[in-house]
Amino acid sequence: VTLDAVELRVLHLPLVSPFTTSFGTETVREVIVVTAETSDGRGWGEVVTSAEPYYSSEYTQGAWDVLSRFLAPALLERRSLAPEEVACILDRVVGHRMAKAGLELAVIDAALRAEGRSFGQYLGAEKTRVPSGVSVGIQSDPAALVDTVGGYLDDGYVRIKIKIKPGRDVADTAAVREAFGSIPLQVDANSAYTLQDAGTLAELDRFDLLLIEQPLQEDDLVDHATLAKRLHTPVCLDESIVSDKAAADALALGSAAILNIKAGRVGGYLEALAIHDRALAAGIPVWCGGMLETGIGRAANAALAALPGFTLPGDISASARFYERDIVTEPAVLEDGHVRVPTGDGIGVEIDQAALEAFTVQRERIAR
Ligand code: OSB
Ligand code: MG
Repeated sequence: VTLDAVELRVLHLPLVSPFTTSFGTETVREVIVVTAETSDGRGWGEVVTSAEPYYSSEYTQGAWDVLSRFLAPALLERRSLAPEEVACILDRVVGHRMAKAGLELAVIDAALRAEGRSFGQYLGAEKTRVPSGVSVGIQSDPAALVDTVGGYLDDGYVRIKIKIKPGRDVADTAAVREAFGSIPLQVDANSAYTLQDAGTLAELDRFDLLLIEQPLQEDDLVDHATLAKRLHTPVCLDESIVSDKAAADALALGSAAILNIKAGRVGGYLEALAIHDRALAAGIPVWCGGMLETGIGRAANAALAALPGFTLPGDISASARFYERDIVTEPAVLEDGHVRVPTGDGIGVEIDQAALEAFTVQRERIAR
């Protein structure tokens, strides 16, 4: 494509209910939407940073700064480029993977729309729909958690993930297990524990969980390997898997038996594809994580999750699980516990321009 300009917007999307994890509570999703303006039309991407650097070191205004001063100018310097060249061009900038991922997706989307090809086809998707799991935030108490989970099961979600933190782990998990029997259930600690807590985490073994996600810190690959030997529950890594190289290291060390793949966290969908391919070759199950995406990232995630190695249900819920109003004209819906993989050109969803404008709180256009 020939890139003429990159437009950045910060959006504030109100959540239908507060989302609480071990690192905090969100009531509004702050997100950066990227538009790639090319000679053949526009493409859309989403930067999955949060307003605060609590899940990862990246955050909205940091991503905004690096996008507007370094990443977008580096791409615009090239007269024309292929989507597969984006990561290499941006490689000079260290880190900032979520920012890079959003920009890369916008370029891929523009190129595929111009070509008349879907993102699923581009990635090698083999399914027309993907099973939908739901990530449930920490509630006021275990009884409230049971209520909330019951609602999602009624909606048809095929797998439940509950957030845990010290003091809100064993009792919460026990309550859900007792209330709903042998449903597919997993827990996500978002780095809230240390190796000292191995005893508490081992108490979760009796609940026959699919996995425990990211119990320790992002850079604790060796400690995760140590912990994994003490637990029967399979350890899955999220925050630690910042790249294909990190994935290779984690697998070599025995730090994880399962991987959560998030394109934003690893620097883009092509890096995510490389991790998928590595895991598939190694016989390691993967699933597609979520970052409260708008319809843009949600559509792209559905395509990614349709690859053959994604053998566990992902955090790809219906748009309505988080938002009353999305920024695409056909938000993802739950059908028989699944979300459809879009088949239209590019990411396969159209932007609702009125909604986009209504949620925009900051805007900048970087031109050649
Ligand atoms: O750890 O998977 C996580 C949301 C924001 C940041 C981190 C995580 C999450 C979720 C939500 O669990 C997943 C979703 O988008 O449904
Ligand atoms: Mg997680």
